[in-house]
This record gives sequence, C-alpha cells and structure tokens, in this order.
Amino acid sequence: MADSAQNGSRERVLYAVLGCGSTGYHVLQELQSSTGNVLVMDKNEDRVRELRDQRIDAVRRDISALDFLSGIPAIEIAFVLTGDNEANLAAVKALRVAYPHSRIMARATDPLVARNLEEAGADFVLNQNQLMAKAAVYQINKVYANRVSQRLYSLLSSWEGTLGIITHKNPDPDAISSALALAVIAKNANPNRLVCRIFYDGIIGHQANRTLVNLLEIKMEKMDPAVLQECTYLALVDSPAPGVNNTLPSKTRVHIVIDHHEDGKLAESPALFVDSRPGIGATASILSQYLQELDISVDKQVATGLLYGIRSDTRDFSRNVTPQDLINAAFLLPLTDNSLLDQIMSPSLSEETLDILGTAIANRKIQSGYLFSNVGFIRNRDALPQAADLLITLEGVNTALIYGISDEAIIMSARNRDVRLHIGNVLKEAFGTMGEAGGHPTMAAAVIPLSFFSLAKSKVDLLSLVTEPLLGRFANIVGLESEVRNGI
Ligand SMILES: [Mn+2]
Repeated sequence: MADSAQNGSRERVLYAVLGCGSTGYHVLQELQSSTGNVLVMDKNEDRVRELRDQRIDAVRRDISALDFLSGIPAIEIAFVLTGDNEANLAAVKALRVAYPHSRIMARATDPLVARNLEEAGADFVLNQNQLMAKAAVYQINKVYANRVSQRLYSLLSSWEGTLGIITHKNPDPDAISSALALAVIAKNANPNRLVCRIFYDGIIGHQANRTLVNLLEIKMEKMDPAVLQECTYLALVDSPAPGVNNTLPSKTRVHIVIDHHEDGKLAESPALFVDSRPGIGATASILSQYLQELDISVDKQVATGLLYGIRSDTRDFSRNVTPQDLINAAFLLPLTDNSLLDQIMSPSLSEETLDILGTAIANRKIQSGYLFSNVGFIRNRDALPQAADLLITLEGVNTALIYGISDEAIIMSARNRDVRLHIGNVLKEAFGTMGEAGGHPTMAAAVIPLSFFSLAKSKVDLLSLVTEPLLGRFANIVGLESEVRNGI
C-alpha cells in the first residue's frame, strides 16, 4: 500500500499532524524546526505526494474513518487541524480511545465546536477566529507602541537645551519612576545636546517615596517658576495637563504629556507629543514599554523604580491592572534588584510619622462605629493616610476620619468599610466647596486651605475653632446624633 508506514523512524513518531492544509502546514513547519519526528495524515492524495516530495513523512488517511489509526505507530502528540469540524471531532474521539495519555490539540471554527471537541477529549482547542482576533488586536497595539516610542525618541533627539520633567503634586512612585525613565530615554536619544531636570511640587512625603528617591539617587528639584524659565522644553508625567494636579499655570506650553488618568482635561495649547492611555494601570507601565520598544538597556535602578511604580499604582496588580501592565512588569522583572525593591517597600518609619501615628492612636474618639482623631500640627501630611489605614483596622470601627493642620491647610484622611457609605462622596459634599475633597467609597481625603478661614489665630487654636463646625458637617451628612457630635 502506498500509504503504509514505510521506514523505521516511524517507531519513534511523537507528533502527528492530521490534516495538512495551510494551518496544518504551518504547524508542521514549526514542529520540524524543533523535532524531526512528525507524521502527517491527509486525505488528499496529491497533497500527500507533494509532502513526500519535500521529504516529509506523510500518509493518506481519511481521519473521519473509524480505522484511520490502523497501521500507525503510537502517537503521543496530535494536532487535529482539518477545516472539517465533523472530521476533527471523529478523529479526536478515536485518538482519545486509542491513546488515552496522548496530548491532543484540535482546531475549531466556532465556540460550539470548540466545546464539543473538548468534551470528546481534546486537551486544547484552537479557535482560529478568536486567535486571529487576539493576534490582530495585540499586533496593532504593538505597532502603536512602537510608533509612539519612535516618535518620542526622534523628537527628543532633535532637541537642544534643557528638558524639565514635571511630576504631579506630591509625587508618588509612579510619577517619580516615570520621570526617571523619561530622563533615561532622553539621555539615550540625545546624550550631548539635551539636559534633563526633574521637578515636583508639594512634598515627597511617604517614607517609601523618599526611600525610592534616595536609593535610586534621583535628583528631584522643587518646582519654582524662576527655575522653570531655564527649561527649553517641558514634559508632564503622570499628570494630564498643566494646572491639573500640578502647579503649572494652565496656559503653560508643555511639549510632552505621558499619562494614564481618566480625567484628562485637555491642555489649552496642545503638546507636541501626547500619550494618554486612561486604560492602563500606571504611567510607569507606558514608560517601560517605550524602553522595551526602543531597545534601550535598562539598569537595575530604573527597572526597580518602574516595577515599584507599576506595583504601587495597581496596588500590587489588584486594581486597574491590564494585561499590558503584566507584560511590562514581566519585562522589568529580570532586570530588577530584589534587595533594592525590598528596601524601598519596607522603609523605616520616620520619627515624625511614628509620632503622628502615636498621636492618632492616643487621641482617637469612637462613636457608633465612627473613629475621629485629631493629630494637631503636622509637617508630613502623608502620615495622615497611614494613620487612617491603621485605625480603620480597629475592632468595631467602620469609618475613620483623621485630621490635622499643616502650614497651609486643614487636612483630613478618611477610610471606610461600611458598604452603605461612600466616604468620597461624603467628604465632597461636606468640604468640596471649601477646598479639594473627595475620593473612593473606601478611602478619601480633604484639603481645606487656611485662606478659607480668614482668621488670624495660632494654628492649633484655629484647628480647634474650626473642628467642631467641620466635623458637624460630616456628622450631619452621615447622620450621627447630635449628642454624639459633642463628644468628638
Ligand atoms: Mn499614576
């Protein structure tokens, strides 16, 4: 018989490709580059002859026939790839019975067929349309990422002077590491004619952020209009437009915007380069992708910073995370320094933070599940959310509101685990007209500038003076009884 097993190598057949149309042929080529032991079965005689002419081990078989496996050596791995769903189904059933331990991959044209193939014993079903769709979207995104990266690179390489990179107010790890990475790209694109300086406003408060800046030796300068004059170009990272969460005047001409925030108010004069991706988990993720696309070597410091940026903005891959963030994190992972990351993520507490935590604990007042604590005068406002994070864990507490006063404002930080309450909305309703206030159902903050209270008193006096009406507003909205309020 022309199609019978002909040579001894058949004894070692591991792989079988059933159906050698274009899909089958591509799989065959893939397999041949990694293994020589491939047997092809196809019902078309001409096709089989062609394959044999190419020195491919091929036999003619109709895989929908019950006995199509007779005379064939044991198959360990089968690819069932004809375009005929019925034939594929019959072959999978026969293979599963003949070789219970084999690995079977089958091709399906629609989800219903896919389910039937799985039930018949296919270990993996390849739904071509679905795969095509995924690949199409993946590739087009990749093309986009590549093009955007190249555009940024050529823009940077054409510049001459100073590029000021500006993070958002009170920069977090995402903003800090993104600024660092943009400086690395600029340096790579234009090592001689372009100098980068990184600016921030507010404070680098949280001890993890300070540790990040110190350990990675990032030079960050306090924003100052006079210094900004020295910049030929301006870039905004992790901030959507001038004046939005940064202290730039809203009419400032910025040249680059790289951001992932939803509330992207458009700048009044458009930037030369804008990459705004509200879907993505972190700006650091976008910068990691540039580095990858541009094939720029990433040192330990930068990789560690970026990975920390992605991790903290996505709360360790549990919030707003996309597959692209995971791909970017996977790219960074082998380049990072674990001990450096450990040091950043478990920094030592500053004495001031510890004192504030102590004061918050000591001054706590609990009424009907609400915890209030006045920490008095503070310099490091990042200690406040840390105190709120700690106190919300106290037994019997559903909502915690910690407040204090800084040089410029009365600051509140709230945490909530009562599902009936949206603490962000409560703070917004209570204090939104006085300053900035709002947040999420479980966490929120408010900042009320002292200028709002035109009172010339000592700060601590001011705090006690305004505390009662402020907390009164809060208590009113959440429905706390008036006798309870007096105890706050
Ligand atoms: Mn961010």
